[in-house]
Amino acid sequence: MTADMPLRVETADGVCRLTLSRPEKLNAINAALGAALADALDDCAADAGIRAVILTGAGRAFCAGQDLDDRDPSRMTGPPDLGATIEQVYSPIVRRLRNLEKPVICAVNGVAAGAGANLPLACDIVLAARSARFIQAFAKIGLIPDSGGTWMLPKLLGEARAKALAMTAEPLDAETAVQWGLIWKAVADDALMEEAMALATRLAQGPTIGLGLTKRAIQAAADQPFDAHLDLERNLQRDAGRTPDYAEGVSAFLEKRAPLFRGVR
Ligand code: LHQ
Repeated sequence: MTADMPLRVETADGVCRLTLSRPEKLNAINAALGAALADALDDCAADAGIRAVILTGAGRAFCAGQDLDDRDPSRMTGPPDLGATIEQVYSPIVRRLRNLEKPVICAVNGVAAGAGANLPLACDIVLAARSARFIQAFAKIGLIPDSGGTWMLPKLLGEARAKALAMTAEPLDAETAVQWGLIWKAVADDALMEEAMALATRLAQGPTIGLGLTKRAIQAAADQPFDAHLDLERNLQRDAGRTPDYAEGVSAFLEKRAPLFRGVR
């Protein structure tokens, strides 16, 4: 990996840390960064040794969304097809984050704007530095919140707060984001990475298959009625009950010792 790579990938102790690394542009996403992130998430899915993922940003920002330097209208011949950008860059990342059946922790280390404010919402557990701000910046440039924003915001916050954040583009501070249920925790700036690593390391020692099925079940809840969901829970619990980690968990409980989960089928 060379110094000018837009994404830093570091794996240790079952945790893969992905760091958006264009700090001079507040980690704004260009085609190279988008592709690198999608590829890295594929690698995380394929590697059984990776049992938890952290997404964070280098420098003072988490991510300022789309790199607008690539979008100067004066250098374009006609109106752009932003749908193509969504299809090629953003939706593939969001789908991978949601479909990855391993815990994904987002450590929002600073300002998160535009698509950069919504990528954390596609992760499973979001920790933010107290100084971080979430900005649905899209309205400032005539766009709609993308990267799943118009789905996640009303789901997490309700329509009233979702619409106000999206239409005003006012920043939301990390503590309020916690109070409103947008994210899990706000932590002191200088403790963020340590806390995120501790959480990821703990989860990487967990029953990975069961955690992945838990993620699938919770996400599926939005798509189906309660009765159908009970059937899904039955099926996934059947699957979880056949994992060696279930047997290990119960044995460890009965033997009054800590379980040693291996995270495999
Ligand atoms: C940037 C950016 C940036 C380039 C800061 N690009 N350089 C999907 C489909 C296709 C197209 C369109 O978009 C999308 C999804 C989206 O994400 S749309 C939303 C795009 N993002 C934004 O509108 C946010 C733009 N940035 C900002 O509003 C501010 O920079 C924030 C509030 C994030 C931070 O403000 P400050 O802390 O005051 O920092 P700054 O504005 O001074 O930025 C520092 C540098 O980073 C600066 O460069 P410079 O050379 O002057 O130091 C900025 O130009 C650069 N930068 N965001 N998105």
